[in-house]
Amino acid sequence: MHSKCREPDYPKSQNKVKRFQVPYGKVEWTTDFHDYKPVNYTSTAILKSPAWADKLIGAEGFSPLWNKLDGNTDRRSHEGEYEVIDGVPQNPHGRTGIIGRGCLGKWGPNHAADPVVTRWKLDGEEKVINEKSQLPILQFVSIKRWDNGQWAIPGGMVDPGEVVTTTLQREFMEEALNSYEMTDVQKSEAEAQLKELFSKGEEIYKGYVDDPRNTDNAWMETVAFNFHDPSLKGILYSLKLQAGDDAQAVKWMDIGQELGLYASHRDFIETVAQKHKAHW
Ligand code: RP5
Ligand code: MG
Ligand code: MG
Repeated sequence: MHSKCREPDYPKSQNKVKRFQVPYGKVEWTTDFHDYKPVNYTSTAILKSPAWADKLIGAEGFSPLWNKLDGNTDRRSHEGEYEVIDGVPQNPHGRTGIIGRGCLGKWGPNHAADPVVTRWKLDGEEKVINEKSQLPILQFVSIKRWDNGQWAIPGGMVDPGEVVTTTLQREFMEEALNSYEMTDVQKSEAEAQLKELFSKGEEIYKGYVDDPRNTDNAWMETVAFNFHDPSLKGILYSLKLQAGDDAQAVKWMDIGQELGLYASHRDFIETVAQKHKAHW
């Protein structure tokens, strides 16, 4: 049941747009909610129709192929076919209290990718064991988002026509290594260093994200991959982290259940911890 996209304040809205409140029991479309009066909100940035965003429904020359690969735009959901009512896609996870696109560019699914890069926490050459669980502590590369100050996986949007494996490494390099500020030579060196690690990723999640930007008609979906270095001395122990793009800070974060992270990221991290039999 999504909850972060039912919180009262819609993110990034200058005039503090408030969602129509959807109680827990009224989220599903199949539950009657006669008094449901969602607020119609699409940010001014999106209404200006930048190249990466869709046009208004009904606009001249805009004939989207819902549930299909539409040219370079993937309008398919990872969760199967979504409903389209009166020409408008419906959030497969139910009501959010906002109609329109909010600050998301695409109607329907907006596709992202999340690289979960992990290593074991060390004390000298030994793994650090948590006293309570008696399990070793895993660390992941976490960034602090500029938009809301929350810690998150350094994920980002899949560019039109881009393959997800490219997005995963590109976003990691932009947000956690600040590749924008690298020379071409430095960038190729970093790519070469990460090549092996990023060639052995494991998919840990694919589907809907409970992102605070979601609306009834536009929502985030992601593919999350874990890139883990089991050695206790590989590249991940010498990598120079530097925040860039969406990120104002970056660090190796210890994994444990006290973590509070952006959107559904805590769930992805829990999956990774279980997979490696690490402390949670
Ligand atoms: C989340 O938003 C995804 O899980 C991904 O981490 C992120 C992508 O959006 P931006 O970081 O580009 O804003 O839903
Ligand atoms: Mg990014
Ligand atoms: Mg990002």
